[in-house]
Amino acid sequence: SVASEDQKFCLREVLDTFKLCLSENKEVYLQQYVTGWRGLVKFLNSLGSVFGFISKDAVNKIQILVNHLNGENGSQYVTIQSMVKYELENELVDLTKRGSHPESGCRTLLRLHRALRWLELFLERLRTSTEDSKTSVMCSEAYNESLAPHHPWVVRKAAGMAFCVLPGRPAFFEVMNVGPPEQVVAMLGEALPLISEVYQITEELYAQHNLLDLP
Ligand code: 1PW
Repeated sequence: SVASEDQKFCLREVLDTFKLCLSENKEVYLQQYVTGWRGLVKFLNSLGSVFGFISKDAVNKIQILVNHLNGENGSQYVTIQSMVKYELENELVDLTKRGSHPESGCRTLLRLHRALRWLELFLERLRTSTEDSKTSVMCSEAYNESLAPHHPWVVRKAAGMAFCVLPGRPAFFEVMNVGPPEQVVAMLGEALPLISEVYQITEELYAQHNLLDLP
């Protein structure tokens, strides 16, 4: 039916929302960033229930950012740049140890930012993979290079177990719902530079303000 077609997940649409994140002067719109993440969570959920524990934390983090966006100071949260400026100037960020601001926009977004690096590395491996490549290996390599150093042992362990039951490359391409493998590869080739740019801009902003290790 038309309705079920509408709801059908398509990774291209999700990756396209990251295109809308960037303003003309290369600031990152928080609303669009959150929308992009909502799509990624749908994608994760379509990979199977083992990814539930992973998407659940992402959902919590997305909700925290939505609350900031819809809050009385929402106008300060239009871009990641304005958020950082506002929260730092008003001392709304725990800088060295957890304290009275466990849900600052800055520390919350940092977690999603690190996870976006995982996605970028994983999709890049997927793009350049061959028919007999293993998604579980690509996924855990990407994880080890990005998120793993920030996670406690128990989370690393659970993530490793989830990776092991990832669908194989053909099923994975199917879930992405983009078309035949050549089209998936082409789509990834277009989308990845955009995700990479959003990641780099955020990374540089956080580095400038010494925010890359927020507790
Ligand atoms: C297949 C493509 C994968 C794209 C992925 C991403 C979502 C990654 C989320 C990993 C979450 C694992 C479980 C939660 C751990 C949290 O402790 C951790 N959160 C994240 C997003 O890394 C840190 O947040 P916290 O505990 O400091 O609030």
